[in-house]
Amino acid sequence: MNRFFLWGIVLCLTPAVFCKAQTAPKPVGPLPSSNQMRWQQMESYAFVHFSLNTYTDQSWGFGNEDVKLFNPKELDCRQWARICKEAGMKGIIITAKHHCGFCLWPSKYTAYSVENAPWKNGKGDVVREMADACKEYGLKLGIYLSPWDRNSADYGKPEYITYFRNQLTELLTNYGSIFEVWFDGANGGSGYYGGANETRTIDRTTYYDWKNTYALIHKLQPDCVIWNDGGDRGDLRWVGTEAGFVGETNWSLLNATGEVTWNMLHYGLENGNAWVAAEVNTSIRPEWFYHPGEDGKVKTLPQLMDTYYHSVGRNATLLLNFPIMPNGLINKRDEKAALEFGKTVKETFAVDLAKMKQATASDIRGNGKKFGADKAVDNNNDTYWAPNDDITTASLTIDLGKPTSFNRFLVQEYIPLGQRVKSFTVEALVGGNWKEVANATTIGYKRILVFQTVRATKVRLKITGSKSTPLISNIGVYDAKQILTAPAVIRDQSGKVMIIPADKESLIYYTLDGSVPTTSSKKYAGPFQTDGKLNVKAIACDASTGKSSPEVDEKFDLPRKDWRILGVDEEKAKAILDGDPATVWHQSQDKKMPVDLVIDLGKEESLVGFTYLPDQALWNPGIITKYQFYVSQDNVTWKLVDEDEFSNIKNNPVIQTKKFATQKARYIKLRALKNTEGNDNTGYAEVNVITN
Ligand code: FUL
Repeated sequence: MNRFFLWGIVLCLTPAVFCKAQTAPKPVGPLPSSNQMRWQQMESYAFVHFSLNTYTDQSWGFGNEDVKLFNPKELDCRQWARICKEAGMKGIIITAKHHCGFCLWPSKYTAYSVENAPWKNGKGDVVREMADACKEYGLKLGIYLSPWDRNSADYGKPEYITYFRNQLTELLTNYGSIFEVWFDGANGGSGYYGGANETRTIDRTTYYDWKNTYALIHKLQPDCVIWNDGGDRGDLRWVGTEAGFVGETNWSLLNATGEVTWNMLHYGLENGNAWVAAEVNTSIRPEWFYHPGEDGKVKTLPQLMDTYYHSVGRNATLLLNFPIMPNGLINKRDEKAALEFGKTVKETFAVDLAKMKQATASDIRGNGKKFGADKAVDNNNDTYWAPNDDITTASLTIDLGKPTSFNRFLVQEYIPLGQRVKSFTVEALVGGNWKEVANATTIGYKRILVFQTVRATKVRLKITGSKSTPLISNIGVYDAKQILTAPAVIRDQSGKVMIIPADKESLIYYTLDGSVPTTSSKKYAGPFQTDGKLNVKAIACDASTGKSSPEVDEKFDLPRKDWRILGVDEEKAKAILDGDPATVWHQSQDKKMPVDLVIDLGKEESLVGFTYLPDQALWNPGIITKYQFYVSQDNVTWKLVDEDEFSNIKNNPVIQTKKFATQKARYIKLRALKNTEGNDNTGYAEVNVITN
């Protein structure tokens, strides 16, 4: 018998098994495009927010800000690129044009650009400098171009669409390869609009004619992905919040057409018919643009790591924003935080305790080698473990070889063939018994689970539900160093200060004189009474290692013990003054706006501004978007001292700070003119004043 004949017999006898052992499982659509795959593998990249509102301390420019304000004397895009590169990011998206309409490049189509600014005598081009710096540092470049333009006289008319596309063409033609375009859906209606100073409404679903704009992008930049929150489905989706997290369940799917609800944005859609992956966008400070008042509010290492685990660790990418200062640089504090963050991510995932360890599985496709359990720990994302077709529950066990401590579990699906896994658990073999250490729902491109350190000899991934056969391309097991979290500081209405650690074991040290707290500072022994203006800085320390958390820096203005909220149920309304951002009071008056909040400060004060913290619960109603602020000496005659919008408060409900010229007054009135729902519900977590 010759060899070929023998092989023939073998093949005929076991055709199904043989084929299965060699051929890949069938895809389960929708599938990611090659652009979406490339983008997902970038994992984290930066945003830079820089425009005329950098010079006016605003969140959104109105469109009438003077171009002459733009003069970043020390502008250095290489500094931005260096920081992002060192922080492990793979690209930078620049706000080429924000809502105010000011262009960071010399656009042929408007005078409202760097060309008419004093910076470099009008010869400068920030987008060019950014593109050059990205090239030098091996980063990709992305473009934010706001569809809403509060400067353009044509906004709202068909002519504006031509203008918008002309600008897009400039940006996608003259600056090399662009990896992502970002079309913000925000639109507050009112604007300068070439001097009209009016409110213009557009129909988000039809006005921009996205279909033809997308065709233009595909023609000019075929490798570019599209983020769009305002209209037709792009390649990527917003996650419904700017606070830095996507849902614990996160499908990279949506429906190609039809309504998109908040839940769909946040969790994706298990049976969606289009691949629209999630991007978590958040700022390293509360706001997107630079505000000097937020210098003490840069996200700490624990906050940034949480953001990482809740974005990259939940099958999304992380788009982390750096506000650029008026001088054209990233602030040193943001730089320090970003570099610490990048270093910690690198260190945490440097040693994979599962790599090349012995792995076995409950089921293997065709019982062959090509899809064996070892493919999940072979350090190659192009190979994967696959059970047989139609197996939707299965397990894979990794023998760590010896008792090993770990507290992070990373797992990846082979998504070129679709996202499949619906639920899974992670178990550790401790003292001969299997113990569940974590469980979760979806996996997708990458899932990282965080749990308390466990010491075990084996670790087991149990897929407990899947849309189809699960395909696992990678598993990693890590032992992350503990990071101490900064405590929270609250001052209640009576002036009592409470410093609250994130865990029970830490010791707290604090200062009240603005100096940096150390373990030699005063030890916190419980709430203490204060009076007057106050700056509390505090750290949490691990008593056994002596290590300390980042510092928390809270400034408090007047004590509020004699304040009264007038004309309402004061007992309930007091939530506004209790210093606790988690408590809130809502009111509505006569079912129509305006709705007033009147506070008696107890005595005359010298006021220069106020702050408003809206309801902090996710997507709670009653967030004020437009307001007037009045002061009075006698609660009879009122003087209007400020009228404005709280820009972007819906997407980013952080504390709003408004300043005005000094006013002597005993009574204040915050009048809500408009809220997020168009009704008269107004919610307040905190209201405070700023004094001279
Ligand atoms: C929001 C905008 O309104 C903010 O100003 C910021 O640009 C953020 C990234 O998107 O919707």
